Amino acid sequence: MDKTFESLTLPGASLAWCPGWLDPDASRALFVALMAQVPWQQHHVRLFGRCVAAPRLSCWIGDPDASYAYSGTRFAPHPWPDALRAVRDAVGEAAGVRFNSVLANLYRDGRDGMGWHSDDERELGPGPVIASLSLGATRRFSFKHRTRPGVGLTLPLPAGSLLLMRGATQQHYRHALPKTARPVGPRINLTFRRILG
Ligand SMILES: O=C(O)CCC(=O)C(=O)O
Repeated sequence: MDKTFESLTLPGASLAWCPGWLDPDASRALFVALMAQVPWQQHHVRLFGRCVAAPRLSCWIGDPDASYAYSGTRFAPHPWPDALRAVRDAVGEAAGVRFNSVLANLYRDGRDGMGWHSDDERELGPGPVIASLSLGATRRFSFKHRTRPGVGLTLPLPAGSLLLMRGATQQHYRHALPKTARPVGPRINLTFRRILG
């Protein structure tokens, strides 16, 4: 498999991606293992002051001290499933970061998605490196600049692809995984993060 990263051009962002970072067999095996080993949970998000079920299943996984707050809720980490330890280390090596946590999301079909947001929580520190590994069905992923209308990027994230978001990406851009009316199978996404102590 070609594990070369290419940089994606987006003003003020630092993005590197490798469409075939995991080969198809490894990516399928990891998908199957994570479906079985991750305790998928229904999280809730605050939307216009109301608490609603997030359109996806999720699990916050990490070292014991890597607790994380997002959408108004603090999550204690679930311990690393066996299937994730080696991949965490390999992704960390590719990104040059010792990741201590990951947000796992399961999009069951096209009705699941994630709205516009930035991964800019205080515990990630300034200019965090976020490594996003996709498994299962290909979905489109979009960036839009926070203040410059029309500046953005949409790319398909196929199974086995690894996208690195670095530098000022979170400061200048929001990202989203739009819902789709197209028939699509399930997709798992893992966003590896380093929570600062
Ligand atoms: O599923 C994806 O590709 C996006 C996940 C995401 O935006 C996040 O975990 O912050």
